[in-house]
Amino acid sequence: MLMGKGNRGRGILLLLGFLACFEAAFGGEDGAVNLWPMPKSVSHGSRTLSLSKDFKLTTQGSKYPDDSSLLKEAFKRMVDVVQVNHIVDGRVPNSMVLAGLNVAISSADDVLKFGVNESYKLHVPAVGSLIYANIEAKTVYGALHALETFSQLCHFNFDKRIVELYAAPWSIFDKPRFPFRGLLIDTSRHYLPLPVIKVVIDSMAYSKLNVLHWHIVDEQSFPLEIPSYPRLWSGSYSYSERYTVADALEIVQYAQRRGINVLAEIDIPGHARSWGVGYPALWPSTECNQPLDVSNEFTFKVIDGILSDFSKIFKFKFVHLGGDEVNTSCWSNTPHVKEWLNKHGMNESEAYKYFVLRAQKIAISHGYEVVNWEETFNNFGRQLNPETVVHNWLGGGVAKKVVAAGLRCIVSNQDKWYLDHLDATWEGFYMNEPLINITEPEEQKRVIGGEVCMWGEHIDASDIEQTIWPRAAAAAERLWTPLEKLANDPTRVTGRLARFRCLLNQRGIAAAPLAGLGRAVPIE
Ligand code: CP6
Repeated sequence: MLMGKGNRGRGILLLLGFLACFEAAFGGEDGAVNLWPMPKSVSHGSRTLSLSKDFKLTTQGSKYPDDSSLLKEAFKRMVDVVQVNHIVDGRVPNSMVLAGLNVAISSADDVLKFGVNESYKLHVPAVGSLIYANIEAKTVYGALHALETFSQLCHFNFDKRIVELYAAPWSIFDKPRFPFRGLLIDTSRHYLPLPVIKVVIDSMAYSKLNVLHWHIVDEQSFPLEIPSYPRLWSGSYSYSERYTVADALEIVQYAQRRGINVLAEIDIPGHARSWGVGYPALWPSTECNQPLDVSNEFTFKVIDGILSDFSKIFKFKFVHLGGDEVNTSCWSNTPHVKEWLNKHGMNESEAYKYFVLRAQKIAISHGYEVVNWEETFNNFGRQLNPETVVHNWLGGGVAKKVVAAGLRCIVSNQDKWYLDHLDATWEGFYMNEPLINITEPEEQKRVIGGEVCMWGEHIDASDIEQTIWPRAAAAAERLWTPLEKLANDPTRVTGRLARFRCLLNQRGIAAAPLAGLGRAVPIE
């Protein structure tokens, strides 16, 4: 059986993946396009090509120097994923062989800025003496998306032991609907080893998600090394359940090379009990151990130290400061904090606002723009910094109010896009429309995207993949594909999503079967 290098030893899973996927991968032959997420525009013919065993990358006309081999490595991963190394040669006439892929990128810059141009054109000709597929992109990140799309056009034919590409010629133009397409992971409730986070990143790239929201710390544990305050990670579960600065840098770089930014979060003041394990002065008292002590200057010194260290690791322009679920009565019930509130003429709510706004200023002083959970907007509205991005999670449809107030918004409605809700269906994920009730173009632009959330209370490394997938993919299409190309009825995409789920399995990702299908393959 075929065992690609990238399959991480999940032999049985891989086997199932190939067998289950086999029929579904034929997309194109009957006119059905089986790409996920669906590109903005696609047209194709009906000729079958076969990839050369010596499938080549060329870069004629490209301005991208690829000094760090970002593109070359992405090409190698693609070739690996479609199993070019298992081709048996000489079984296909030359006129039907696809010799390679030319990638022309018009910018030399590969800084992964927010809103970077991710568009691409992919053309696969059907005839010629030496047939090459062509990718054109403005940036290397558009080219990465094109390689992913190309990989989904390929199909390993077991009978002939060749990699086929059906329905050539192909002309695809593609670009994302939203610039922010996120997935949250939570390494405080359960530690996630680095290789697991890397698998999550790999799988995000397969569905063109581009932001890994790393909810690093919370009340349960503080796994990250903070050089400025080295006792903070005393709040980790154990010595082995920790990330060094080098680990965090490795994740950031691994993600960047796949076109994915890392949005780091400290959820303050309400979700930070673990900080006080190493620095008990951060707790108002041992009875009231969260929220962080608003009355103590040391609290803000520590936040400043953390964000200073973050700024050397997490280069994304946003940092997430949380701000949800703050039990402010704990402050009034603690005598020295109560005294401080009285002295400063603040009630609980004003102290909460003081905390959030001061933390925002600290983050801005380190060069960040701030994301905050929606309670901060629900309580303080436009008193937040005007550059704040409000992260929706409650069910009340806050996005409309946020963008009407002139702020930006990320949508994660907990009823729709919370992956820890195991009874939430992929159909529900598919149908969650971020722009619901938002009709003004100026307001629509302020919804920068959305995010599915894999909170960690009830999952860990053993089951995170099958809990995220395939449901996150349904949201990924909602965030990538133009509205007019999305299905109004999710049953129309069941087969195509099942095929994408099989691709994930082939690539070693333990994506679960689609609920509601007796098997993971549509039977036509
Ligand atoms: N942790 C933090 C959580 C949640 C939030 N913040 C959460 C709340 C309700 C549900 C799922 C997750 N576990 N820090 C809310 C943003 Cl249903």
